[in-house]
Amino acid sequence: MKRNSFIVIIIVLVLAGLLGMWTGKFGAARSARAAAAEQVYVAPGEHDKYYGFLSGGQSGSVFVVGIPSGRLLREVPVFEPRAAYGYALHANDPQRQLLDRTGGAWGDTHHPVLSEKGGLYDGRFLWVNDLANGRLARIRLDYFETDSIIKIPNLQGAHGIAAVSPDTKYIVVNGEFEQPADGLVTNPAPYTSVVAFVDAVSMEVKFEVEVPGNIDIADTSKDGRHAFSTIYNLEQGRDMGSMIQFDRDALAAIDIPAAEAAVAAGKGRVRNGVPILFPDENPGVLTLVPVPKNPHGVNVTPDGRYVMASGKLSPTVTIVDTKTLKIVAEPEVGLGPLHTTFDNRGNAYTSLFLDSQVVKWNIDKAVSGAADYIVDRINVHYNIGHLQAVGGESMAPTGDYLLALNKLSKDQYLPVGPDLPENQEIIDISGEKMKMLASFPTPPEPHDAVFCPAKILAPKVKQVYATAGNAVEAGKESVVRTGPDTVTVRMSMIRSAYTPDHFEVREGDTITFTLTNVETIRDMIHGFALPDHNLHVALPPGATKTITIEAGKPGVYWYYCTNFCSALHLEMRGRMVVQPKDSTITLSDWKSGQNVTGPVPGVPSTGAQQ
Ligand code: K7E
Ligand code: CUA
Ligand code: CA
Repeated sequence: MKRNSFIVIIIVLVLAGLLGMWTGKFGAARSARAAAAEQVYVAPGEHDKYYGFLSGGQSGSVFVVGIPSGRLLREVPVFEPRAAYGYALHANDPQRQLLDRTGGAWGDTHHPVLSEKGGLYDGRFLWVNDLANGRLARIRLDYFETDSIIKIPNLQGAHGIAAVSPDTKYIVVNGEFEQPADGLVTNPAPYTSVVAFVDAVSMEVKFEVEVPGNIDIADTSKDGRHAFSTIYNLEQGRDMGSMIQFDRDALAAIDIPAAEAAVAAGKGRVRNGVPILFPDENPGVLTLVPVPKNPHGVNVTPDGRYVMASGKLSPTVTIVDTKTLKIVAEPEVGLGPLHTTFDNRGNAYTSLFLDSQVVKWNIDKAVSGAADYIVDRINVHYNIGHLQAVGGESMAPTGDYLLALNKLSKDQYLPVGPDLPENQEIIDISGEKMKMLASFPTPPEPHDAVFCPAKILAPKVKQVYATAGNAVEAGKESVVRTGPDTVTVRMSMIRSAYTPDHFEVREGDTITFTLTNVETIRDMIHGFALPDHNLHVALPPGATKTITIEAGKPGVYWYYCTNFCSALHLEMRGRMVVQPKDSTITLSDWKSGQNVTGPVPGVPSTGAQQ
């Protein structure tokens, strides 16, 4: 009996001990989680510290998120129509026609690039490429709106882009897909590519430089001297097997002032309106630095001293001195290094696609040949492509957060079919060891990101649109027949009515709407959706849009507001009446109040039109 009680007491003590250990561990884990949560928690009503701009990849757009919360703030449509924003939806929409004219209503955005002044972000513009159709777009950040799209001649697969530091004189655009050097498909000579230099203000392609093989990712030196690109097909192969034959490919360095001088001296051969410089005719313009085979990312350190080519097929990063263009070190970092970014304490962070890791390493130690240059590694989920530390592309990295842009999310979220979301992870890089804080999913497929401090950009964002020259003034709306089968409708919208709230046209008419949202208060958006006409326009306060449509089949069509704007939002609608061709109705100026004279079969006569 005595002995049994003794055993029971022992068992109870052991269990209590185990429980204590378990709850202690649990408590520690919980407080680590709470600390991480606290770092990314932005309370309701509070704002994030940074704007994050993520390329939308095959979504053809740019995603704007808050950092550190990861909250999605907006999608800026660029190369693809977005019905919700009324962007480029209707075939006659000028935005849609611009897309169609320059290469199609879809795109593949990889690299968002911010404008700089003195090497620091100035919050004016963001550029993004369209890999698929060889285009460059610019978004003006006072409106978060695409304001320019150009097709780049003589180039296919606009991939790497970069702003020429320190004052964004040019945006360089790399053609990834090689083409016949003279542009003639009959030329059997090895294919080449070009780097295009686009004037950041006028968006004109000023000149191009031919590069042997292909060109992938871009960056520029901090002093405006060099544009750097990686080349993974120095072999000038035309299939994958031939593209991986050489042990070393190259880092290309274009001397920008030398290229400008050559262009000014008339050394460019003009094709499709753009002077192209061929390196063999212009020595000194292009330098090729041999780097391990099939490199990928290229990144210049914030102090401008080094340019790094990430190895991809080689487990190394090649460090090149930007002044001498000589290799100073080639540290091993891990498997599948794709891109590198920087903090403000002399560390580089490289994404390892195959290892699914971010590796932190010390630049000076690697250059000096010290054995302990690797500082830390952190697992990411999974198969990371780009990574970006806040300010890592500028001369002023902040060293606080890093975003890992992971290609596969696998088990990280509830399954949503065989196709899972892309996964971004926010990592605290302020200490010696990296700390995983949080993750957030997005639609496909952000490649790269860039961040702008909210204190720089937020004050620049406009509250309402500046009044356009063709804006409709309240009280001066009109419906005017301008020809036998053309009608113009100048319409205003304000909570919660369209003026006019009805008008009539005839089958076969072409109608040109000029629509103005005459609200003067931020965020009071009105939509204009017209059933069965593939037409949706969303107008922020002060905005004006002009669009031309066909009247379509006879019928009564209610245009209605799509953005919930007031208690009378549902009543915010009006009628477009399309009369049959042979209608005996006389259609005249709406302002005269005499839209209808004479009886129409099936339609109430004059006076019942209100
Ligand atoms: Cu590495 Cu297009 Cu920037 Cu993707 S590219 S990852
Ligand atoms: Cu305007 Cu709803
Ligand atoms: Ca190669």
